[in-house]
Amino acid sequence: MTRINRRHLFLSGGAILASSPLPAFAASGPAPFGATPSPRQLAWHKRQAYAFVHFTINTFTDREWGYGDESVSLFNPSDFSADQIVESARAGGLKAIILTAKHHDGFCLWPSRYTEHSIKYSPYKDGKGDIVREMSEACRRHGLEFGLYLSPWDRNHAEYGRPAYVEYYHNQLQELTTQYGPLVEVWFDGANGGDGYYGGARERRKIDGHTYYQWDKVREIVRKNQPNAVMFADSDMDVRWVGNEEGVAGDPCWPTWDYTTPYSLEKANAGVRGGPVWNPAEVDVSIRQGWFWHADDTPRTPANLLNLWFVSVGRGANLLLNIAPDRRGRIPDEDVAALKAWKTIRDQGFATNLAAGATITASSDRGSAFAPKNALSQTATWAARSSDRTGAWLQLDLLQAQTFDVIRLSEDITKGVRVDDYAIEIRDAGKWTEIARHTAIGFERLIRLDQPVTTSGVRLRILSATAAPVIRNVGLFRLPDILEEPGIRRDEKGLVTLRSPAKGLEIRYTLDGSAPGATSPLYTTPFALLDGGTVKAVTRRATTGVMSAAVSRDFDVSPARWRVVSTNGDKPENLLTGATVTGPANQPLEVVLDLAQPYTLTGFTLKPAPQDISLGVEAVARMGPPAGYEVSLSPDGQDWTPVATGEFSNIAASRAEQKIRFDAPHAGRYLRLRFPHAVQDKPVIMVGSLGILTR
Ligand code: FUL
Repeated sequence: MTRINRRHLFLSGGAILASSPLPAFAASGPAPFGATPSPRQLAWHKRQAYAFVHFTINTFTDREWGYGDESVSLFNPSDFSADQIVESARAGGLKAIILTAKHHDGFCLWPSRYTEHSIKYSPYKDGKGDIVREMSEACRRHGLEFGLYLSPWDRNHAEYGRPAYVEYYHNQLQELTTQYGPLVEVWFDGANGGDGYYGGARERRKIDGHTYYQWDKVREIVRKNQPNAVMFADSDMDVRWVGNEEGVAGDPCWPTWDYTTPYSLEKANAGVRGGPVWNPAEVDVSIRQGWFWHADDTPRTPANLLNLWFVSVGRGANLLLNIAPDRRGRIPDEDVAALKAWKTIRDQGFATNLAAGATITASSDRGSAFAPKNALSQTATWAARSSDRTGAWLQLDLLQAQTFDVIRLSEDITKGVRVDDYAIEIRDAGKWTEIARHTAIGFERLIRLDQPVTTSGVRLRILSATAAPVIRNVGLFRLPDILEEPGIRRDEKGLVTLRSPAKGLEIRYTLDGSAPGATSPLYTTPFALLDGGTVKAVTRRATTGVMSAAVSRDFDVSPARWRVVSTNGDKPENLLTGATVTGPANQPLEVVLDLAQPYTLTGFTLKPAPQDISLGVEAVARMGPPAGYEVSLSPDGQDWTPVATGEFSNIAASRAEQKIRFDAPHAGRYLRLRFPHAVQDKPVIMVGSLGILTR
């Protein structure tokens, strides 16, 4: 069976985890249909959104993946505050924290008995500190639940790849699941780049992610010590990966899964309708570009976070939003401000269900315990009669006309996933008009309309369902007028396009670094920015003067004037356009570029090519982004000076642009890039766009 995966972590025994049905919601009523969540999965669904906290030595070395040879003396937060971190998460309305107890570099944030590569040997609190304890206690103090991430891949441990490491890993899991109180989630990251320090061996080590870590033993430890914790892994645990780190669940995103068909990222994103196993998706994404804190990174805006909410929680998945403490050991003020503003928007938007008090009628009525009116209660459900499957409908006659732009639906998932396709209709001058059509409801479905609508009649019309619908809740809401910032893009010719996220908005922008506002130039057509610069822009509703947050993008020199001197890639012309280029099988990919004039380079960028699933699962499984790079520069294309070698951290999972800074600036006009091999030992290397850094 072929599976393409970022992490190559597949655990055996998925079938064992097939969830057992919960007791029925009420004594009578419809029997559950298909897979249903286990009690711990149901509790997980109710959590909806919680924080990831990435913090370790990487915070101090400016890296995303530590190599494992970092000195423990580097870990020394100057003003660590677990309370501040937990309060920041709470300010965003996040219900729990999952802390990286150990990331891939192997440094432990707790004083593990089994290694000296831990906080115990760091200067933090003279070796008396225990960040896992501080965080677990702060979570309890502030009413948040707590979970832990323990990286299976350990680039520090000398025995990694051999049986002794697996014993070490199990021992650490035992420590973490017994010493820090109740855990609600344990996170198993499948990322593995191969090479590492490994006690000084500095080599590549290959393991079989299916078998090496002895997942049955891992499960046994967690289930025994933390019976209420769900386990996250790419596949084959309680909760699955959503297939990307961009924060977007599939539409639809089924919470059910089937182990008999091949794995693909698309399948992870969409789930499997009718799959026999309950295995819902968790959307892991960072509030900044990186998972760890970096000085030059900035947080998402509240409007962007709101959008994330709709494409994750609003599709029935859970949102795991990463926040990253800085070198003080605190969440930066601007991130906290974004989290607070995000929560305020949600609180305002979802405070009043505009459907409250409506008269509800439906295509069928089983009587009080499952009557249509229950769809407006928080505790009971409307269950259609079993004969009332396709064609079922639920109609709301509002007390008065209301204006709304969000429709919230939810199924009683203890009865399984039942509804497939449905339409939302509103009554307009006595006539019903369809305003939205979707597939899948699940635990929660948020339908966000482009424009608010005003009506006193709303109808949910089920177009197809696999079992008679059981609807827990229907809601109508009006979001505050929060404008999303414009998109900023520069093409291969160096032309910048600003894109409005919605109709009817104007875009104002600046190129001089100043804050854009009502009197800044109005964007009308794309403009050239060949030598780079900073574009700042806002969207604005001219009628009300409401403006979005400002978005800012720094561009370096554009590839518009460059030339490909040579390459062994398949489509040389694509190297300058950002389209996909693949190298010959089992060989390094090489590229020589003429930058048209000498520059002083401070680094380069590479954006991984997207996976093109139309090539077929087998072909895509053979291709991957490069794991590392070798860079040389030349004044004339003849005499070359090597300037950098290294790895791209986390390039298999994240398709974000990789920014590589050289140790020192280097001058040159010709740039040679050599990519020795692809991630996860895939035979074919593929790259997307390349860029240079001169600032
Ligand atoms: C990835 C890791 O490699 C990243 O560093 C990060 O921890 C992310 C959540 O998962 O696979």
